Order: sequence, then structure tokens, then C-alpha cells
Amino acid sequence: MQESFFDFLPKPTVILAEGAVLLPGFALGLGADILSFLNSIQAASPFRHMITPGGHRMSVAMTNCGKFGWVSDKTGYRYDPVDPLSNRSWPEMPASFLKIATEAAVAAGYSGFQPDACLINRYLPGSKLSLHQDRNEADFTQPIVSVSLGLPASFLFGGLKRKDAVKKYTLEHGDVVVWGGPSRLCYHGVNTLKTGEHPAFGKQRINLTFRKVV
Ligand SMILES: O=C(O)CCC(=O)C(=O)O
Ligand SMILES: [Mn+2]
Repeated sequence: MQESFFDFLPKPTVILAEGAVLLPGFALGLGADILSFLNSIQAASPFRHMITPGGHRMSVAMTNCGKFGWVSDKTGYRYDPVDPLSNRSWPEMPASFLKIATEAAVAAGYSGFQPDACLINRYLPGSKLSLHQDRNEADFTQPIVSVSLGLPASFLFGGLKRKDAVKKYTLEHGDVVVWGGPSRLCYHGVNTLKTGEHPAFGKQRINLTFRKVV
């Protein structure tokens, strides 16, 4: 893509819906050590393709850190304090992850967010995440904070009903989306990832989704 003078100016916050905002570049401060955190997390709890209750293998590979991890298998979706692959607790949530998530929540108007789960999604070119709601958490007064890293993605954000119109937003490396309040149960998803090469993350997109589960 062509660089322009405007690339050097901070990008303004984008309102996706009431209670939902895109904070461009908010997580750029996470720095390079995020890659070593991701490496140690996946050494203990590897990325895996979960099976949906309907029997489909998800194209996005997932792992978790924090007190609880989101898992899916033929019996349904749930948050589990134990990684079923390792039979151990999920790796601890790095303090820098927690910090960026709580700061992004504050910037979006949600103070006091204390996530106890971080779902880590790995998209390779061709992976996508169908339109869904995040509704396995106990307390919908707490927002969702989503951090995008690596290759850009086309993020879909709709309304409270599956058939509501969706808008598309490009999420770049370092962008953070926060949705809560009246948007907490909005449908969202990610279009099929296009091939590309990110200077630090290579041919993949990593998404960290912070949730308050209990
Ligand atoms: O990858 C993304 O941007 C969204 C991820 C997501 O919606 C989820 O993990 O529930
Ligand atoms: Mn989601």
C-alpha cells in the first residue's frame, strides 16, 4: 500500500455503535516482547482448531491465557479453568496484556474492567470467524476488549439480531476494539484473512480478546 503524509498523524477514534469504539493503534505500545509472551503461552497451551458443537473444525486456531479459557467441543462452548489439552491451568495472563486491556476499556468509557480470560485467536490466510455474539460470560455489564496484531483484517460489526446490517472495518496491527453497554451482545465476525506479510508477525493475524467471565 502507498504511504502518505497522513499515515504519520494519529488516527481518530471510530464509533462503531453506541458503546462500541475502535481505538486505532492503542496497543502499539505493547512492543516487541509480546512475541516472546505468545511463544511461552503456546509452548504450554498450544494453538488448536476447536470443534464446534455442530461438529465443524474452526479455521481459526485458538489458545488462552488467564484464569479461564474459552473452549468448544461437541458438548458445547464453555469457559474452563483447565486446558483440556494439557490438563493444567492456562498460562498466566501477562501483566502487560492486562494493562493494555484495562487502559483500552477506560479509554472507551468502561472503568474497572478486570478481565479473567484472554482468548488468543490465530488467523492464517484463509481463516475466518463467522458472525456470532460473545455470550458465554456471566456478566454482560463488562465489555469485550479485542486487540489486533499482525496482518490486517476485515472486521464485521452488526446489531443485536443476526440479520441486522453489518458494517466492515479494517483492523490493523495495534488497533483495539471495545464493545460493551448497549453493544455488548452485538453480532461480529472476521472476513477471510488475505495473504500478506507483517514485519513482526509474518503471515498471520493474532487477536487477543479479553473477557470478564465470572
Ligand atoms: O478476531 C477478532 O477480531 C474477533 C474475535 C472474536 O470475535 C472472538 O474471539 O470472539
Ligand atoms: Mn467474538
